[in-house]
Amino acid sequence: MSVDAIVIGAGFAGLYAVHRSVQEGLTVVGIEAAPSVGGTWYWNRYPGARCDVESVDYSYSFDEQLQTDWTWTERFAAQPEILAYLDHVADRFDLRRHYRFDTEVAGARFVDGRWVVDTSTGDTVSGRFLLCATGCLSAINRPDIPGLDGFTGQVYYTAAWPREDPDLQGKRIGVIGTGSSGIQVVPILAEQADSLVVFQRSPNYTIPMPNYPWSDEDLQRIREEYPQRRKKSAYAPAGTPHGTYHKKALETEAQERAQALWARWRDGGVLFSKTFPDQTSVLEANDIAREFAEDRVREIVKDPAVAQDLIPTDHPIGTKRICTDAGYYETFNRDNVRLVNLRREPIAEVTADGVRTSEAAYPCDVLVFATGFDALTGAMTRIDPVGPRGDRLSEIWADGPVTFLGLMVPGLPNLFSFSGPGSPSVLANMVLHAEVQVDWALELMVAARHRGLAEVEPRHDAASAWTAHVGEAAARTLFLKAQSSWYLGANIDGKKRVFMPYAGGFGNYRTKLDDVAEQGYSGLILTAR
Ligand code: NA7
Repeated sequence: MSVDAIVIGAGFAGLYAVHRSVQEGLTVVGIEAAPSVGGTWYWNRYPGARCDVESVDYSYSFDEQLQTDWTWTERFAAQPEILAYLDHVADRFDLRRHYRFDTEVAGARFVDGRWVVDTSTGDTVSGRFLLCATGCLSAINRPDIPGLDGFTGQVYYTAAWPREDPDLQGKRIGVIGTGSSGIQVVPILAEQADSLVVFQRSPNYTIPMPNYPWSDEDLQRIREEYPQRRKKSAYAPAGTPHGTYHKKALETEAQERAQALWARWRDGGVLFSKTFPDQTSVLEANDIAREFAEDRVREIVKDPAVAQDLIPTDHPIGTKRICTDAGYYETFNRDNVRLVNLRREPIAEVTADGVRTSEAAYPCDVLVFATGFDALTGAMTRIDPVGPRGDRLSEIWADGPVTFLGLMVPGLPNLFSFSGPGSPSVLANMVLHAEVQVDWALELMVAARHRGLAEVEPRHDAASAWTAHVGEAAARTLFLKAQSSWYLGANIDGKKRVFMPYAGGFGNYRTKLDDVAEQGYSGLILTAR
């Protein structure tokens, strides 16, 4: 099969890429490993999975009518509702017919001006452009723990949760991993389990998420304000309408600071990590917010030793992905829940009936791995596209990801990678981010058609300059103080430690994309047909 555009993935970015391709009159085929649409929201269907960005922002903005017709029920949408939304979008814009589901990409190479993509079904698809909407948190990290194969109980991964929810009532459950997924699933499993052991390698900061159903009045107001809300988000630092307190922490006196922090704490969620404008760049400012959050942990968790173990010691607040929760700290006050600090007693092995650390054996009927992802690069390097001169992505990125604008890679013409390294990605509202990146790629593809271009590819010096800029943007923040973060690839053995997302802000990123397009795609090699 031969088309203009091949889209890999049917999540937010992939569906929009297919839709935009069709709108531009291009022939398109989508390839998706799952049996249906949804991307990350298809796979991550563990109990408690919920988005940490407000539903009315974490949704497409490209179609006014879609925005008006769809009604979000809650402030922070749970996975089933987000999946229902993506199902609705796929049907509404008739996108499913372009997809091959249950199909994995086995490899991709650029031959004679076209991307040739091999699939798990044995078919090969060729396309002029390859749009990789493969997700930044989709390549699952499955730790290789000795003895796991011999475990006789049930094993689940939060990132590949069964479609039929398993009955875990009355079981002895062990959860490994305390990132966002672990922190979301733990309170729910605690209610079902006979006993729950939480195996924590690194504690994370988590902020309660005061969720509530939108009232009719809320929805009415949101509908009326939507144009303003979207306008405010369009060039905002994180792609949402929310900002920081109007004064820096270090220029605000203590009582007022505490009031601002309480307001953010009660409002809940990820925004706490940006209460003050200097909090993400000045350590003393960050300390103020960090100490406030730590006091809350000590207030909630009754056992002071457990509270201490739950408080991170290796990074400023917000420099690893901050988590949001519904009763996580309270869970450790339950009689049937135990925290195991793997820094003190590392896992030695999984035995037939549980987990054995250096200190003790913990019998488990069920093991739940919430161990995260080979984030930002993993999905792409697992495909490992090969360019016309034999350049391989895994080699191009061996010393850290090199991109032009977080969208294109030197040596790989006519390829776009969405939501990945070199773009704001996980630091921004991923849905608006997907729209912006896909629009930019589609506009370039359309320009290529009009101008009779066979190939578009970033120059090496332009990609190096952008990659250096990504590094400089990170260096201006406190992010690099969190050396154990997946933002730097630290969770994957052998992965080069480089801060991967663009920390310069969504709005600035977008302005840069606009400028490059307006300048006739400076930084790209445009090869005529
Ligand atoms: P994360 O945030 O990467 O969390 C994974 C957790 O699993 C984290 O606590 C890890 O500890 C832990 N982990 C990973 N490997 C192991 C092994 N081998 N042994 C013990 N513990 C381990 O993934 P999530 O799915 O929770 O969240 C990812 C993003 O999805 C989230 O930020 C949201 O944006 C949505 P570590 O910190 O590496 O020491």
